Amino acid sequence: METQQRRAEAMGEKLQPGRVSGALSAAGFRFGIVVSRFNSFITERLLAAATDALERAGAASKDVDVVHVPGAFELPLAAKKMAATGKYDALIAIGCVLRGETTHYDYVCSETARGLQLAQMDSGLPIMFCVLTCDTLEQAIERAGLKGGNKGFEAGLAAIEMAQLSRKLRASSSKPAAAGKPRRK
Ligand code: INI
Repeated sequence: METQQRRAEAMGEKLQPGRVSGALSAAGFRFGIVVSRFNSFITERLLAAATDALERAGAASKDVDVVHVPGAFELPLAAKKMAATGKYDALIAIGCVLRGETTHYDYVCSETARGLQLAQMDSGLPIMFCVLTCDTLEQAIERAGLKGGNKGFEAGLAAIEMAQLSRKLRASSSKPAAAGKPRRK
């Protein structure tokens, strides 16, 4: 066991994997934010924190668009249409779904998540999932600026990182493979 561990450590020293990650600078990137009006008491706080994160990281006002939709259920279609404009490096979808007495909540949550993931995968544009799905208003408030931090700010940072990462990965995928090193199939 001990020998195995030592061997693994020795291999770890030799293996120097290439690491790719996105920096947290938003300058020169364009962001679209789609936000639902339903539960606006929460969603407007998430929106303020998301724009704060972008601004602090150097995004310019002209490079950030905000689009409002009625409820979380409408986020995926609006995000898909925004992605299709080709204007943005990343999108942030903001909503807040609160559990009620019926099963409506479950449909809105699952279709919103599914629709946003589909829009992201179909378009290839990073779309941040900043949709709170909470049992109570108190839980949502905690995540929109109180005990649980602000999920809007986190989504803003994630959008910047994914915009940067996408640009890097696009750039490296368009570079031809080095001579003598055949591409892995
Ligand atoms: N939309 C929300 O964003 N949050 C909710 O909590 C919510 N509830 O509970 O009903 C909600 N419903 C509206 C839905 O998103 C659509 O706007 C509506 O069904 C029209 O398509």
